[in-house]
Amino acid sequence: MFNKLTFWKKRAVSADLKERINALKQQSIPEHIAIIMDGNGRWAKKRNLPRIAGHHEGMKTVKRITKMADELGIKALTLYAFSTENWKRPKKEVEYIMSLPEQFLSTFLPELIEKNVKVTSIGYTEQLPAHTLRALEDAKEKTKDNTGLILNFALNYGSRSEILQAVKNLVQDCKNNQVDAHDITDELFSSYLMTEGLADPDLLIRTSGELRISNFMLWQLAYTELWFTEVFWPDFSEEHLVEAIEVFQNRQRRFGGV
Ligand code: V07
Repeated sequence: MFNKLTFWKKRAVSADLKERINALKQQSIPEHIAIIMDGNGRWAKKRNLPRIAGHHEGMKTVKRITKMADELGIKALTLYAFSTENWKRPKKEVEYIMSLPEQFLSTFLPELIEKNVKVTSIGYTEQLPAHTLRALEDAKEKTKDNTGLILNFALNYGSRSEILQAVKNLVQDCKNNQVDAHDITDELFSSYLMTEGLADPDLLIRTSGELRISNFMLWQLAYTELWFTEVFWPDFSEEHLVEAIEVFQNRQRRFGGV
């Protein structure tokens, strides 16, 4: 009896979700969504599980949300997977996190290829362990000509250092007379960032109740809509993504009305 009820409840929810998705598609879908995937450790703690269990569950959420983003026709999804600050965590935890790209790709890369998804990255990836970098580069290489969803992982990424590096390169190009300082515009500066060629995010999602940007895409988020949820990343569902986009569309509508 209980099982039957859960079954029907689930079916009802999913029919409702389908309707909400159809409604979403009648309006403009954000082209680029960026997500700070926070709360994996807290999710585990709440369940008396080791932190790495939270990271593993978080990786499964990445798969679900990637599929959903693709189905919604989102053009780019940037996921903050590892910050330059995250090296300060216990060595064992960092080691486990660095196995996640391989775990993810060993099962999911064929599907990404079939779905025409293009894997890209931002961040100081050359500092990742060799085995992690190899898996990432292999996925990027095998999907480089794909024209569907851009699945962009921020790995060993920090925005201030990205901006400083851009400034240094720009100064160097000015000194070499390749750039005239008078020609430095928003667009030119953007082209020196790691997100070169990628549109700025339309929507930023941060899970787990923290209300900060935490050194993530500081330049690129200048005009981005921000949406925060208390939900821990491993619990973040297709419905939460749909809810975030609904809020985004409501804000666009109000803005358009002025
Ligand atoms: C990581 C799982 C998600 C929550 C945040 C922390 C842990 C997927 C990847 C990944 C990266 C590159 C790639 C394919 C998958 C990943 C790290 C951490 C470092 F090509 N999840 N995930 N990478 N977490």
